[in-house]
Amino acid sequence: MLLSEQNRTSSSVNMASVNVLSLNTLSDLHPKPDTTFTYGTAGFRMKADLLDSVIFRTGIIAALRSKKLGGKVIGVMITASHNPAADNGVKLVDPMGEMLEGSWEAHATALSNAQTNEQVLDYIHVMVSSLKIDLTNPANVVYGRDTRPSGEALVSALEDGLKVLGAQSTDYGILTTPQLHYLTRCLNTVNTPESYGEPTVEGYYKKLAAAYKVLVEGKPKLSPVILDCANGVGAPKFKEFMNFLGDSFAVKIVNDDIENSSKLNLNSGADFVKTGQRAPVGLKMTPQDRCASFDGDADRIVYYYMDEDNTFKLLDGDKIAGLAAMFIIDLVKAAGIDNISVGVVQTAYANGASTQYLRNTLNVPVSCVSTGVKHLHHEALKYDVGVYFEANGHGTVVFSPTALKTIYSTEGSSPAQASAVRSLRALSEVINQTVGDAFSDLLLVETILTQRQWTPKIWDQAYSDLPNRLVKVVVKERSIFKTVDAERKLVEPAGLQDAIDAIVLKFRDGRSFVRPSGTEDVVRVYAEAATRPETDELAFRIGGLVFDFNSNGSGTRPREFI
Ligand code: G16
Repeated sequence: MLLSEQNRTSSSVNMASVNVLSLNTLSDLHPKPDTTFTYGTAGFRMKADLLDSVIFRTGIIAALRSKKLGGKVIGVMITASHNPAADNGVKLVDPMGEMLEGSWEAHATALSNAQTNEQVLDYIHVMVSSLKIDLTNPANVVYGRDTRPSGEALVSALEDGLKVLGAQSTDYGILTTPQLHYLTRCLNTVNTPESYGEPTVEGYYKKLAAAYKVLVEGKPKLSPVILDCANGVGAPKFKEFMNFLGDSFAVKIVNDDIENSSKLNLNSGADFVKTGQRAPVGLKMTPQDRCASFDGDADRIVYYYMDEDNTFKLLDGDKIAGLAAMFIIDLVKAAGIDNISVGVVQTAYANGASTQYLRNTLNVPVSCVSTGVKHLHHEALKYDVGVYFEANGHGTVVFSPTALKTIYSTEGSSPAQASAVRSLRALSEVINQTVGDAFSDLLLVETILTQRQWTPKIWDQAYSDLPNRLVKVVVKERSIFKTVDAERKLVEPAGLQDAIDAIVLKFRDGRSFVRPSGTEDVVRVYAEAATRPETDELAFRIGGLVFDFNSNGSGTRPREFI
């Protein structure tokens, strides 16, 4: 979008502090390739070698966002999370540690697609004028990156972008994504009644470890959890964390090779385990083991175990949500508190059996929203205690200020009630309330299993998942796929949803939907049905349909597609 004459005039006074010469010089160092960018499910994400200009301009957006919010600290995380090693990406973190406000995503997209330096300057004018940004405000930005080798150069591009508007910034180096979210919130709340903690990585470790120790105090320790770190940043960071957890936590870490970057997320990690419904390479399971996988930036976790008959059993984000909701409801009751209600937020990927369990057994309200933590987090804030998890293992629990006030003002009128109150308080500390956090979720699950002395098999007995399958379809142009109804229905391309519905009708307990990914260049197909063979057939039929539709399929048609 180009600046209208009116915008140019009305913002001219404000624009005094954009140094055009410096913008041009710096922007020339980061030329835009012939690619169209979109701020997707979790920011910009694609092949790392296409991202230089995008990250430079993200620096400008971060500075503008901070100035708009009167100098509040904005976070920038350079990561491509679960994607292959050759990809990278960037996402922005708002002051309370939440994802960038939705309306700013369009600005980030527009600025990243400006063709020339003049158009970049024009779009800055548009933002300053339409959003009434006072450029004389300070700008404060903090940033970090995961272990991808491309991260270092992209950090330089970001730093150049930050210079354009003279932002003050701090480089926190290599971090997990949730650590950056934590730091952002701490920096913005330090010395206020909402203080979230010490704004350092050590402060993060201390806060979580102290709360975990309260939660498991006096309980017999479980066997070590076998932890697959996807050869990503979770490995060195969890080892650091162990210095604070000490004897309270037993773990055996596998897939911790961050030196060989090509191994990142390769046949390992939460996404591989969830999608493939099998154990990662490098992890040998016996029926006694309790295993978990992080993803590449440690914001997702899934659990799994092997049954006595050597069947692989997955305990995904839905199972974690059910476990957490059940535990919190019981604790609230045990504390004698009757004015805190719990709600759960899921996406269309949630297994139908998990939704039934939450609604009919736990009797909790369940909302369904579009994919993306930003949507779930927002919805979860509507509950006193909002548990949100995507089936892929991304999620957390948010306590409303009212719920926290109640928990901290209740003492309990018996030793049992006092103990439940203590646990609730510690739980609100061990849980990272800014965003889904694999470290924090690991401690949450381990807390519950330790307090109950449960094996993963006992946890799994809450309900039986309907067989389900996720399929990726490579298409020529994923943007032609448009959805409504929390992504459960396609409205474009015309006719495709009717064709999907006609196939689904033929399957017992059949359910399937199709949506474009916001992080990978694919369309995702989800299917569930009464049995495994029926589920696979349904998924591969719909996969084939999407591939063939309007000749959009790209490359070779996968053999399994029907
Ligand atoms: C990101 C988002 C998640 C989302 C996932 C997949 O996760 O934060 O909310 O579920 O992408 O999204 P899509 O299906 O649109 O590709 P991560 O862990 O990759 O940052």
